[in-house]
Amino acid sequence: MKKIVILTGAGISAESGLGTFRAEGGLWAQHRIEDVATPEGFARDPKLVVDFYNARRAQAAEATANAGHRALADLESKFYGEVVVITQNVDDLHERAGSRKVMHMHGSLTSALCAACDHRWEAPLVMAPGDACPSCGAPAARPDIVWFGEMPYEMDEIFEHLATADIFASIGTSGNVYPAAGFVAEARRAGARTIEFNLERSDVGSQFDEIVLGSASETLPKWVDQLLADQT
Ligand code: BJW
Repeated sequence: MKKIVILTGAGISAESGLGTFRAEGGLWAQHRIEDVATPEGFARDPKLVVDFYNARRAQAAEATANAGHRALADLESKFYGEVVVITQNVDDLHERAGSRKVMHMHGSLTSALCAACDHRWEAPLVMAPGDACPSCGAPAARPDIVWFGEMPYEMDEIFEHLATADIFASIGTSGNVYPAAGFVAEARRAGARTIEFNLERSDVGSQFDEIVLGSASETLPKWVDQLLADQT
């Protein structure tokens, strides 16, 4: 059975109106990484961080999946082999498009995490600093997001998928942030064919067998149609 492992980044949700990080005017032009995406920033000013994620949660809730997300869901439902989506995105647009096997390595806006006991629960639309954990009662709720210096989620399972991939596709990610930026090298070592979809070549673009330039909502439906046609 063939396996397709797909890594997605902010670029796939850009056409749903969610901002990317490193573009001119993107999220990191508006906020300092150290302030909103590190455990130290959260310890210094929890309200600033919680408000940053409250705003992103509200924006993501209003967004709708685009043709790129839908193409990947279509691939998963019609491909004879296995399709796994590893996303760095904290929105749930893959799930809302119909993808079922989705791994959120950088966490999720719809989840809250207790910093005291690690309990997780569905995040309210608006979190407040010091919200109580419904399990242990500690006033230690935080957004369930992986910040710089923290270990991304499900890494063992992700590396197992990369080691058994036949095709590895990276979509809409700049190749700036590790460990995700190292996945192409891992998949290559395992013998996978590697392909990048992006508006421009990413920082790790030279490691791919093939690069498809263009917006994901246009390039992905064509790629998926071709893959599904080739299997018949
Ligand atoms: C389109 C498009 C369209 C636009 N169609 N394309 C020195 C060397 C190496 C590593 C390190 C180092 N110092 C520190 C580190 C580790 C650090 C790191 O990588 N730092 C780098 C800055 C150097 N990493 C970590 O700390 C991670 N943890 C870790 O490493 O733990 C230890 C470990 C060891 C061994 C194994 C495993 C673990 C944690 C990283 C946490 C990242 N968190 C963030 C914020 C939280 C989530 C959130 O708020 O949403 O995650 S940062 C931010 O960057 C976010 C994203 O998920 C992530 C990646 O960004 P992405 O998705 O690539 O977005 P952009 O904006 O960069 O790019 C968008 C792309 O789309 C562009 O290329 C566009 O062209 C394209 N595009 N429109 C197609 N329509």
